[in-house]
Order: sequence, then structure tokens, then C-alpha cells
Amino acid sequence: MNFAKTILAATAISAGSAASALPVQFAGNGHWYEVVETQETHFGAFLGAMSLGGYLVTITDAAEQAFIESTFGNAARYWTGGNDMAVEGDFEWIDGPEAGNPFTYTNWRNGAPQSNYAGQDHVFLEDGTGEWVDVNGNNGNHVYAYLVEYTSYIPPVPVPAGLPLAAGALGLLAFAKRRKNKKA
Ligand SMILES: [Ca+2]
Ligand SMILES: [Ca+2]
Repeated sequence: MNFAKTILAATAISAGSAASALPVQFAGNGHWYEVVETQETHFGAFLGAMSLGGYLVTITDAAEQAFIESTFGNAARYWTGGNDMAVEGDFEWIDGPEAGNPFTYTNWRNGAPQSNYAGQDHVFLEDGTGEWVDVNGNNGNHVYAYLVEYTSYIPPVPVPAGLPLAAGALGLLAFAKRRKNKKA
């Protein structure tokens, strides 16, 4: 990760934390999790998770599924990183430590996955049950909140009152530019 990208990721984490609760750690694997309430397509959620420095949640065993359900309460529909975009019927994780790995655990809703129509390739957690359902996440008909997972997470240092985040980010970017010029 280059310097400017690091700054942008750090800024995104700070900005995100202002709007929602901080990520919660799962003792089972040491990873951290949070919900982003912004309603997104699957691709939008993928990019959003990346911009936060994490990845769309990967659920690889029943304990992780149980932790997510007990922590976030099945309150809404949440995108996961599960998909079968590459090969129809072969579900795998889109990003994170399990990127490209096939599912090792599933919690499909009765009858799912269906893949009845083109692009029905993206897995979300059903509200109320936490069961897995596949839909076309990028045709605009399904926009949901999403779950971001982090392998490690350092809670952001509180920004002093009265110091706008944007001004801080601009200052850092100016610093990065000076640093770059100095190198050249
Ligand atoms: Ca995981
Ligand atoms: Ca499919």
C-alpha cells in the first residue's frame, strides 16, 4: 500500500467511525467486524469495504456465523463477500485472507443457492434469520448494507473537537506531495 493510499484508508476509517459503532472483535479468530449501513450494490459494498481497509465478510465456520448473528442481530440484509461470479455454482470469497477460496461452511436458506437467472451470483445474509441467499447484486434491484471484516484493527485516535477531518486529510496529502517532490 503506498503512502497516499494509506492516508486515504486511515481517513476513511476515521470518517466511518464517526457515523457508526466501532468494529467488534471476535475472540474465535481475533478479527474485527462492523456493519456499514449505506445501501450499496454488491460491487459498491466491495469497494466500500476496501476503502475502509477491510473486506466484505467471509464466514468460514458456524462459530463465525453465530458471532455475527449475536453481535449484529440479523437486523437487516447484509452483503457478504460470497459469490459465484467466476464459475457458476462454485461459490468462493471475493477478498480477504480467503480470497478465491471455495466455501468451507454454508448456511443457505432452504432452496438457495438458486442461480435461476444471469448474474445471480452474490450472497447476502437474510434479515431476521442470517441465512444465506444469492441474488444479482449488481443490477440495481438489490442494494443492502454490508459487513466489513478486518484481520487487524487499531481504533482511531480521537480527532480533537473543532479540527475538521477534511482539513486534516488535506494537510496529510500536502505532506505526502512534499515528500514525493523531495524524493524526485
Ligand atoms: Ca472471516
Ligand atoms: Ca450464480
